[in-house]
Amino acid sequence: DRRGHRMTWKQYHRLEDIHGFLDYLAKTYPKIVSVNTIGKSYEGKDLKILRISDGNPNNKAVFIDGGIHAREWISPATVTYFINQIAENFDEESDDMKQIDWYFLPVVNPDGYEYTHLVDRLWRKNRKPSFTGRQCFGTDLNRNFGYRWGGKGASNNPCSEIFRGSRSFSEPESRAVSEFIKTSVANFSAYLTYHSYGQYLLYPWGYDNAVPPDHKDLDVVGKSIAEAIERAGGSKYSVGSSSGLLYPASGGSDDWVKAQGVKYTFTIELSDTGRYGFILPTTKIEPVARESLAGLRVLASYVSKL
Ligand code: ING
Ligand code: ZN
Repeated sequence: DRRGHRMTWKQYHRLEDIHGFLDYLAKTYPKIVSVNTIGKSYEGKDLKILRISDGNPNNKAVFIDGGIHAREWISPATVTYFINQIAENFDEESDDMKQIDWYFLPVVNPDGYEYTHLVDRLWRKNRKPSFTGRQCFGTDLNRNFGYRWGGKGASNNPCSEIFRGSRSFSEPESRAVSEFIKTSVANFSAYLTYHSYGQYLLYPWGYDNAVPPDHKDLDVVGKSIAEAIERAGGSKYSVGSSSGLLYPASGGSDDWVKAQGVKYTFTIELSDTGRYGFILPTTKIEPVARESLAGLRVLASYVSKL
């Protein structure tokens, strides 16, 4: 349309609209926004990452992804909302927000995401076929990362919803994320991965009932983010380690990123708490995204103090 993109936060959008929106921002704000493709999905779709930065070499860096799981549509919607708010109003943002190099990958699993629009609304995994025994499709990308891969809460059965893959980083999507983070010149201070649903702020470890040495710092920041979300929009989030609060699950992206030394690493389970679950009504997109942005601003304030 006349804005040069089709993105809204009043409905859920196809991958093409999301990618068109990212490209529009890079074209419109070339001094602060750039878009890169960090790899391709199994089906050959681009894994598009958007960077927002004022170019100050003293900046910290934060990595945010969404859409690891195909059916969790509120996740890419929320991550693109962040992108829109920060890119369109960069000059009005706080110093804490402007002194971060932001990296956003709104759809980690584009094949699965399109499949949920076209075929099966409740698909979770990616779409790579297995060729062992009965042929099934898809690996759970949040069981495929290479820290304590193959442990608790993951399956070696290719037909399972939580299939871990044939080996760690067997999938092009999880491999691309890990290669980007490992080889990035940016030294990340925080990693946020958006999922749904349940309203949880989860920190490592996921692989087993254990916590990292700095878990008290993670708990303080998590609780502070949760307070900001509740103040902004009223949703109550529970804060704790993923294994402690939910269940043990190995091969998660947050565990691997934390093991790389990234300080503030959270899996955020967005709304709701189960009434609609994955099929969150479109009227909830803006309220969920708005209160989540309030939480992100609090994270930025802690990152600035590192
Ligand atoms: N939940 C996450 C899952 O992958 C999780 C919960 C996060 C477990 C991090 C372990 C580590 O099962 C959803 N909804 O995907
Ligand atoms: Zn998920």
